[in-house]
Amino acid sequence: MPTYRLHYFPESGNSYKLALMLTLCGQTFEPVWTDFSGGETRTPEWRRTVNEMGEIPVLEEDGVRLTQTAPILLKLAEQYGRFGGEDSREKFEVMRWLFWDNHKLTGYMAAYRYYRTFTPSPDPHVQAHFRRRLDDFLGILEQHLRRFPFAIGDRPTVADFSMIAYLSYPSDETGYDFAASHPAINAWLLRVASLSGWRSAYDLLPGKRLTHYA
Ligand SMILES: N[C@@H](CCC(=O)N[C@@H](CS)C(=O)NCC(=O)O)C(=O)O
Repeated sequence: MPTYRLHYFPESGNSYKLALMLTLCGQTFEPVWTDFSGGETRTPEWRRTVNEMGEIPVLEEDGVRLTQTAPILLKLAEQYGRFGGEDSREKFEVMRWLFWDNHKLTGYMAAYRYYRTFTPSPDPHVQAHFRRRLDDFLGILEQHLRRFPFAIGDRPTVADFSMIAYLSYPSDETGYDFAASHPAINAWLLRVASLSGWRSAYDLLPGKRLTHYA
């Protein structure tokens, strides 16, 4: 069994993607809390020794540092033979939603939530711009999930774990009450949360939290 260390901070949905996948595959990891708001990931030393891209999360597998959640999720799916899709059509669908998530859903949700909730005095015009884009992406996802129980169809995959991550945090952080605004998304979040072994983000990612301004 490989040994894992996860460099993270608790509010990082990207870290949650990996923590959840490892947990659902029956793996444990050593949590390495990182002082994101204190600027640790912006120091030349951290970028030289941990991640040249300056991003959290970093997953160390037997001492080898891996970054970018999408390829890491695909690698873990391959390694543990779970949540990767069963045939070439499903694998293509997994990639399709992973790319969409990285560019659109996670890309905007992470920025919106951080700006809205963890930044003092956010500019309302900037916040409204993020919100408009996000409303559009959530509408697209809502339509899709009215037709399918999971991202690629009948089976849960890493595409679901990638897309649920930022939507799973408390509504006072995300600014959305999905039960009221997006019932299909809400039902899908509950469906993923009922998978055996599922744990919430703040359960899997302990430690000092960011200041909550909203
Ligand atoms: N595409 C990357 C995104 C990682 C990412 O943006 N992480 C955030 C924290 S959750 C970060 O470190 N941001 C630093 C920055 O944008 O400068 C992944 O999937 O790993």
